[in-house]
Amino acid sequence: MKLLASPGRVLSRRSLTTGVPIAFSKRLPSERILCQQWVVHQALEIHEEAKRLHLAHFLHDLYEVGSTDCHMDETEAPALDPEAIQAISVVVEPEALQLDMEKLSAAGLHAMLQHFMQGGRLHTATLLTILQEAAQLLGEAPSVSRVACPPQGHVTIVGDLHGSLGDLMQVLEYTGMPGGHNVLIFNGDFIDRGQSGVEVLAVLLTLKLLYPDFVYLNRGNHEDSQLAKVYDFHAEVTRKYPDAANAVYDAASVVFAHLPVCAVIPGQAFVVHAGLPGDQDLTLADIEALERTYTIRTVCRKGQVKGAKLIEDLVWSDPDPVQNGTKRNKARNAGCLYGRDVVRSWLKALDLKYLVRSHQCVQQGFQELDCGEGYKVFTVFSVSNYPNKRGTNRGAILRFNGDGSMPMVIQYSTDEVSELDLLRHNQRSLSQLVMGHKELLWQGFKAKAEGEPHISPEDWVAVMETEICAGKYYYRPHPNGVTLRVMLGIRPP
Ligand SMILES: [Mn+2]
Repeated sequence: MKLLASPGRVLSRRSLTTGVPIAFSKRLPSERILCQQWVVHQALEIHEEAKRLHLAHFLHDLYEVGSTDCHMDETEAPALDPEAIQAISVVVEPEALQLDMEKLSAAGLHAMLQHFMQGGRLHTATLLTILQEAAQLLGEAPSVSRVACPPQGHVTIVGDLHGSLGDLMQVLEYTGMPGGHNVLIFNGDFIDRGQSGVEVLAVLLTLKLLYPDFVYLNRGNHEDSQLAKVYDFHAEVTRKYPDAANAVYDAASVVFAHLPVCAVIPGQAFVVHAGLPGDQDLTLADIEALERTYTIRTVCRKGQVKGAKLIEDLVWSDPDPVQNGTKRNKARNAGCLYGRDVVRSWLKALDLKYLVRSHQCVQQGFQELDCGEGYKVFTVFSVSNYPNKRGTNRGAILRFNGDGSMPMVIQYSTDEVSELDLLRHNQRSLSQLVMGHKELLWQGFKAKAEGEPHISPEDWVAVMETEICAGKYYYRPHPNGVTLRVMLGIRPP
């Protein structure tokens, strides 16, 4: 089946063995400035996620105070009554696309993609049926998917999509429809941040329903009913389905809770959204034994629950290129940081070579971390020009071939890179962050200054680090010291 022509272009395909430099069609404004800005952008993004996570925890605590049921379980979301689904239909949405779910076909999916690309919406009844059927199918699947690479074919891993329909179209245009020689793993974070979380989720679940043996979905940290409520997905559902928002959101929450958490490509790769367990005594058998219906709130309140902490680590962690071992992921306030030695021993035990994860936006859409002895971590991120077309990054996917050769990276962009929108975006986010913490920062600076009008750059960094986390990334203070008020435009509160 030929997909719709999408506006994007595949920029480069390269085998990782060749080391051929990536040929871009257009020179970027300044690679050096962009690299600096990407470091800032990543730090800001992690900070924002941590803030939303904090809000999610708070709202849940609030809920718990007012509720006698302190064991809210996502799987207990209201069962969806087919008759009620039909009742929602006809009257409300004459323009929306309704599919015959009894005879779901590739043609139906094609119609859906076409409809979405023209800005159309899915009929509530169709959407609810997709969510319900997918939840059932996913619920029957094991927590760890075994994905054999077809001898004559390939397995392609798609990273974060974050509601970007254009990038999903670009990926499907390149890979073609799933089938015996063409297996796809979508590695979490389908929703939030982008405009089309509902549509991306609907397409991925329909792919899973149509090609269950050739499509695999891993849970990301955003596939969480608590987090999605304080990010964009809940608002998106409410805006697009005002008459059935609760039903749609509840049904999507059940899907999230039932998503498998990782995949193994035998002899090749361990594929997971973010990382490895912080407790190094845990093994794949512990993941296989997971009851995977935890939300981030369960994790927060029941940190002692082994399974809850394990799933948090799998969907929130980051690799640590510098230090060995595992430690708390302070910047995210969730998951862990895992060193290269941890990666080596995990892969060695499973007779695998690569850890493929997503979760972090990287400028080239792909990043490689050498862990020694031939073991590697690959980060794959599939939204180009993120977030919301302000950035200047490539999207990428990673393909493993059945012949056991090194995987291949495919990079693309769905828009022309024009100017340094990223710089402006960072400046805006940064000033919001600083001004949002100005009282705390002021107190911190004042304590360090001890009555003097200046503080040392080291003290400045220390305060920024303590109060807004990873402050050292944000500014490089002047070596001769900084005047407090001029520096941040902060006046004493
Ligand atoms: Mn993520």
